[in-house]
Amino acid sequence: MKIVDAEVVVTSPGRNFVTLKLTTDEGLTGLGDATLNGRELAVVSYLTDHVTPLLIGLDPHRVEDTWQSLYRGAYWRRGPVTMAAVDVALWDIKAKAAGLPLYQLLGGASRERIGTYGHANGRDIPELLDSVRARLAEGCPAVRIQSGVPGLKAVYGVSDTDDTGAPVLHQQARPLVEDWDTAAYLRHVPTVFEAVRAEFGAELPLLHDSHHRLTPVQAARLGKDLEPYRPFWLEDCTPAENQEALRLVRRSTTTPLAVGEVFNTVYDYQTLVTEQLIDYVRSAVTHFGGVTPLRKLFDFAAQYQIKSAIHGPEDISPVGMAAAVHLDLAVHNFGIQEYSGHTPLTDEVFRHAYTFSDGHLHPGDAPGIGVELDEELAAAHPYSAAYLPVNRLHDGTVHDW
Ligand code: CS2
Ligand code: MG
Repeated sequence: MKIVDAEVVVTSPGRNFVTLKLTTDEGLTGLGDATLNGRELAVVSYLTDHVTPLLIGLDPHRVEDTWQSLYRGAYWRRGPVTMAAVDVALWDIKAKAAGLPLYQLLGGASRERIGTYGHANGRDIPELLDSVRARLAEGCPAVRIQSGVPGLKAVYGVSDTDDTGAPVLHQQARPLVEDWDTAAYLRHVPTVFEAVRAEFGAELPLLHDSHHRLTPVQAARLGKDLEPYRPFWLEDCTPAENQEALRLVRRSTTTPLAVGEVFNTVYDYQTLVTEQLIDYVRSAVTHFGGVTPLRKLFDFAAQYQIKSAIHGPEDISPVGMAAAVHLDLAVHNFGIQEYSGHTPLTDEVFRHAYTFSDGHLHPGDAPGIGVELDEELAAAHPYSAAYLPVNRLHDGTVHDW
């Protein structure tokens, strides 16, 4: 078998998605997610101008060799652009050729279904409590809580979903500038946990995403302040490119830590994992080079009792989500799967076999990753430039959003 066609499909059914579609001489097709929120066209060019011409004629069954060739052959390796899409499309083809759902090629099922966490958010605490109720009504076994901060007009993670829970998507043609005040945030988050615990009790697993906005000592402070509320995890508490920063946080608090959605290779995690500075690894197939390297990361992490928690907001496309759910079902050290869902139109463009019910996911048993791309419908929704917001402090200094 050999690859005879490679197509990059850009579509925007509410938000931008980039998908690689490979076709073989036997008529099999494979899909890979290449969505990079706010930098989509960089990946389109990388794939179209530099990668897909090299894929024509290759044997799609040579998944590991193709991954190694693209990683080492790029020379300028690593980063979110160079790691997109191809690997998942090849696994999709390989599993379809075998007539099996992908998880069966990854060792088979290690569990019956996949536990998720949903996004709950509110501009203020009453709105947040209503949003938690909505997630619980969907059966979510765990909930991420993000709220507005008194004195700040808008913050990350709030109004990400409307009152029906549908994702409200960032579609600004230029980055919105939002204001940020770390001290106000650090004062406010413990009161949010206090209110949610008072309303929903001590058992509901609660997660929170600090979204890279704290210094290590501020992250240590927040981790300690949240200990009485037993969070399931505190995510991206401090920019973790400086992996050693997590040493200070780790020795200061027992709050579990999750890191890695912006990481692209195992080397980004090396100190974090070998020194057990974190409890969950967050990378998604879309930004980590696919199923091949992500499975290796999970096996590396398993040696240190660290679990998977694949990144799953709405800017991971249903193609990326499908590959995640197959991995989630198969790996032993599964932790939890983020799932904020997609708009109904997105689910029409990307018809998927995975199901979400009672707060849990299952990949289904369709051959491959189980996603069909409606290219005609995709073409009806062209790309529109969209950027994530940026933060600025009150004195105008730019800050992580
Ligand atoms: C967030 C993401 O879901 C999360 O944990 O960090 O929603 C992140 O803000 C987006 O993926 C950025 O595009
Ligand atoms: Mg995050």
